[in-house]
Amino acid sequence: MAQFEEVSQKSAVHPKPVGLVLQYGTAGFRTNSKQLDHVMFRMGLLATLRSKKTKATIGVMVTASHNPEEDNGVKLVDPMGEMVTPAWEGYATQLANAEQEELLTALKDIIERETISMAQEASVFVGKDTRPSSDSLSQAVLDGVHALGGHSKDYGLVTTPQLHYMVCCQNTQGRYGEATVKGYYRKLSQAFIQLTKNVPNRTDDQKALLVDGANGIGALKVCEMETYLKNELQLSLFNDGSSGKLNHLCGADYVKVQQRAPKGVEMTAGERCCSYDGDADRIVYYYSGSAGRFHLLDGDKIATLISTYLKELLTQAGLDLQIAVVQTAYANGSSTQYLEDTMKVIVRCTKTGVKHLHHAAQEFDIGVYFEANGHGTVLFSKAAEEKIQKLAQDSNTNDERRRAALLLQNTVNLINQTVGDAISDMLLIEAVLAIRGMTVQQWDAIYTDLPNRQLKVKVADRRVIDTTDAERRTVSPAGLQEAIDSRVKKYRQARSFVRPSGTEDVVRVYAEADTQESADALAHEVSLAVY
Ligand code: 16G
Ligand code: ZN
Repeated sequence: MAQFEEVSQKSAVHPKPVGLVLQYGTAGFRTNSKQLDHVMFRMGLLATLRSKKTKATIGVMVTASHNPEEDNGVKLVDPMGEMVTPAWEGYATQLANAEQEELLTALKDIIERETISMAQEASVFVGKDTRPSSDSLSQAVLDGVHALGGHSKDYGLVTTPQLHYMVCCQNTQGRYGEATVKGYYRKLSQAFIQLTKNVPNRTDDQKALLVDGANGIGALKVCEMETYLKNELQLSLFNDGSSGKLNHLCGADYVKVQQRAPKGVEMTAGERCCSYDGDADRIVYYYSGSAGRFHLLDGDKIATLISTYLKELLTQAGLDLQIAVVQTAYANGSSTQYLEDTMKVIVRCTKTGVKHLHHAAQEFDIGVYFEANGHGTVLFSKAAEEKIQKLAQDSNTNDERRRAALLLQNTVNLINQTVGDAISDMLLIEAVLAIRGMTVQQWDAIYTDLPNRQLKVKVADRRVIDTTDAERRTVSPAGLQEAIDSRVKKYRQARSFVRPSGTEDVVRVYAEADTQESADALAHEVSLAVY
């Protein structure tokens, strides 16, 4: 078929280095950008097939998130803006690893297994982050799409969550919003302004926020959005990409893992600051306390703030909707305890990786999910959205209930439900703080984090470690869990687990305990047990 001839010809321009094997991991393919040209071309092919199969628009995002600037990566986005299904992750790996002469066979194999009609039209949205390599790599994706006769729309520089949003808007015929970057700004800023407009006496101090853009795409996009916010939020942007290197000594991952302020942010005591990661799908907050002590408000604190706010509104609105918080093993023990014992909300723990959390959150009327690293969002079931909307429009209801319902409705509009979104999360957090009249210190004081430590250990083969119970316990190698248990017993309020990383060739170790010294010592002892 002519189509396949074109694939053959074009693929020769994007040759695969012989013997190179890559894996579609937790966040797609991710490695040094020099190894990715053929992968990008092939993901263009695969996205086109996926689009034919689902008869919907598929997204391809070129980014390596918080990884160093030299790396790059690619992720496929399914029709409703969610991560691609496991079977197709498998196809992605097969296609990426097929040697040059096996490519057509691999492609035809997928077409056959999925009974794809090649006559079906295909549409693929492509986006990229600000890495120097992203230009040519996204071009390779487009080459792949066109080689199979697919239609493409190149959004150019967008955040990862913006691309997810576009895909969802497109496939819901605009019901979720308009599939343009401007449409995204308009929807979010209108919701934010509606939410905050009746908050009495918001001072300039309360409107001020310091933002670390990680020298990445988030910085660019939040600048574009600022005019839409009509001074209701006054951002001071640092690490805007004009001089510093992407993710270098800055960004959400650096701040969370190092537990310190990013380079280049001039913060005075008590000021609210936040950091995005390199593709703006994560956010963490922090401030400098008295005596310059650094205080981090991570994904767990964000989930707590948001779920507390939502629960209060549901009570005021008199809406009987079930709310749950989904976390991973990395969630600080204090947060879980607070949510379960004080807030009395359902808490679920899943494996690391957005798709697992997202999936679990879909089971509730309202599912708030956040990884401790700051990736998260809120999902509302269709029924929940309808109930909220109905009440907001019901002129017979009393003022308090109606007010709560209107706040809930605008909250729904402010949230990017497709995936964690630093910009949307930031606006939501700012709105919640304003509505509840809370300072960042008061937010921080909701509960006190247990001191914790994360380490990584290089081992010969990280795959020998197998975990269970949402990665909280190991089942192999034999004896490892017992070794961890015996070390944990020596400390107070202690917990520790190990898991093979899905994005790096390392084993990750997490430990928490009543003091930082104990958490550090426990993490160290457990990492020795991993060898
Ligand atoms: C990826 C995941 C993130 C997870 C991280 C864990 C997505 C979109 N991203 O970045 O959710 O926290 O991997 O990395 O799923 P690790 O397996 O190396 O610890
Ligand atoms: Zn990211």
